[in-house]
Amino acid sequence: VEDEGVIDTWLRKHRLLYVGATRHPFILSIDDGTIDIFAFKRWLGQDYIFVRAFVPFVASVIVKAWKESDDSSDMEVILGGMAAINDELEWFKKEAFKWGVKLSEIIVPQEQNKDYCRFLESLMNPDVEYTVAITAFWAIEAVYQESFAFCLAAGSRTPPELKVTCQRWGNEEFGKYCSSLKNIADRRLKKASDDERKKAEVTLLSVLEHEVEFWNMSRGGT
Ligand code: HMH
Repeated sequence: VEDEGVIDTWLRKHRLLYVGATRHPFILSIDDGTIDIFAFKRWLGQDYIFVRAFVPFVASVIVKAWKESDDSSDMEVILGGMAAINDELEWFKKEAFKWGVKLSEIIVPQEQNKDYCRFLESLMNPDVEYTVAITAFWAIEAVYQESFAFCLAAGSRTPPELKVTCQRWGNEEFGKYCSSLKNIADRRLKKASDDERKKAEVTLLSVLEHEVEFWNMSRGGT
């Protein structure tokens, strides 16, 4: 395929894993209304921990953009993402209150969550190239966007009380923001060395695997 970007090529190549992350049984159970509310609450508490760890990761991407980017508008896109995360943390607190999930008490991070947070931390290393980090950043956001947008599509039976959650990541504006991240990643990947591109591809696969594990954990699996 002549004009296809690197990312779309990868998504075709790794289709099964991508579908596994974006159409996970956890998401399918929201979409068909069979979700176990206990699983939803577990996801909510664990994701709050994850998003807090996501903040320094995004900060590290901003540092890399500032040092390495060939396009000054990258910084604004990433900074916009950081602002969204600021809202997200507030939203988690309100939503947790609504569901009777206590975030103020210590929520024990599950193993899969700890693994994912450790992986994020490894990407904060200054040795990790901007291209690799921005690819990971896009993938992390895109999985949530694709997953929750699916639960809002025509014919979905998402319970009304879960719609706000799906809107959070499934809305059109968040979709556009993900496209902007994808464009940045694609632009960088096109110019990258084979070695850097390979590292970015492996990192993308790791993100997708961690996302699958995160959904598994939320369902109560191991
Ligand atoms: C586990 N992946 C996970 N949590 C999130 N909130 C996102 C991605 C998107 O921000």
